Amino acid sequence: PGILAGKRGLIMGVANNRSIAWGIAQAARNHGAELAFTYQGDALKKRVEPLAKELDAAVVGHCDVTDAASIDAVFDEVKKLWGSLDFVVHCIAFSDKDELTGRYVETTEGNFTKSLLISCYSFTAVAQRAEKLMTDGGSLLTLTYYGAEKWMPHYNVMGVAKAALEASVRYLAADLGPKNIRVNAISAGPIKTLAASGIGDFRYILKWNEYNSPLRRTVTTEEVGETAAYLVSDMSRGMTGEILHVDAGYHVVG
Ligand code: 0WD
Repeated sequence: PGILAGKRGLIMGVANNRSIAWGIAQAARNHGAELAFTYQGDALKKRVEPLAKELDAAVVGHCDVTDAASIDAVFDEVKKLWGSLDFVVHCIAFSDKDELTGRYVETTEGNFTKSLLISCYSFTAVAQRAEKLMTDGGSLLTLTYYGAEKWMPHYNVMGVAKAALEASVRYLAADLGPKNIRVNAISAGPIKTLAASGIGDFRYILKWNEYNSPLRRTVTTEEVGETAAYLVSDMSRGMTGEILHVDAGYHVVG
């Protein structure tokens, strides 16, 4: 049996087969997990349903994290389906594309609020619901980026949102630790996904990482997936509040 045999996990943030969430779902399934997916809106439903089927996963409905009722609804579905929950993978972020280029100083209040709500607060909102279903302990995982730690060109308000997300990993870890619910993040190197295509000069950032990371390449969603499988499994049971870099080592250079 795999390291995730007998574990049930909710995967949030599959947009298509390039999504990091999809790489994580595939790895988790390969290691024996039973999965459920959410999707954001009808357009993505058509993409997510066939992908879920490939992994024998349930689809527990539409979830737009700006709508608390839709978060409640998917956790109600999970409760009906399984009664309890072992892990959640949160792969959700958003910022207006027009502000993922140029200067951070131009960020509008509206986009700041929306970016922080979707990219940071939503993980806490998810943790609130997951806590109730993680009766036997559990593992919460989110995705972050090096732009939280250092200035990166064009990452702007998303860097500020990721810094807040990384801080929230630590606060959630302390709050939920007594219930043996662990909270960690993967800081992934740049990967060409739908969300990434909104960031200015993204191809240049990919090339830069290829030339300068210790492994002299970028990482794949499969590689992020394998580390995610480890973090949501009992193999990492002594770890919480951790930000683990899966970035071909770029963080030691940049
Ligand atoms: O280089 C990269 N691709 C990296 C991504 C490097 C390091 C970290 N990350 C992070 C992202 O910031 C994000 O947190 O990984 C996570 C997953 O992103 P992804 O796999 O790169 O991108 P994508 O496949 O586009 O999935 C993100 C999804 C959305 O897709 P689109 O592109 O349609 O916005 O987040 C979801 C949505 O499915 N999402 C939402 N879900 C619920 N409610 C919402 C929302 N309001 N907004 C976006």
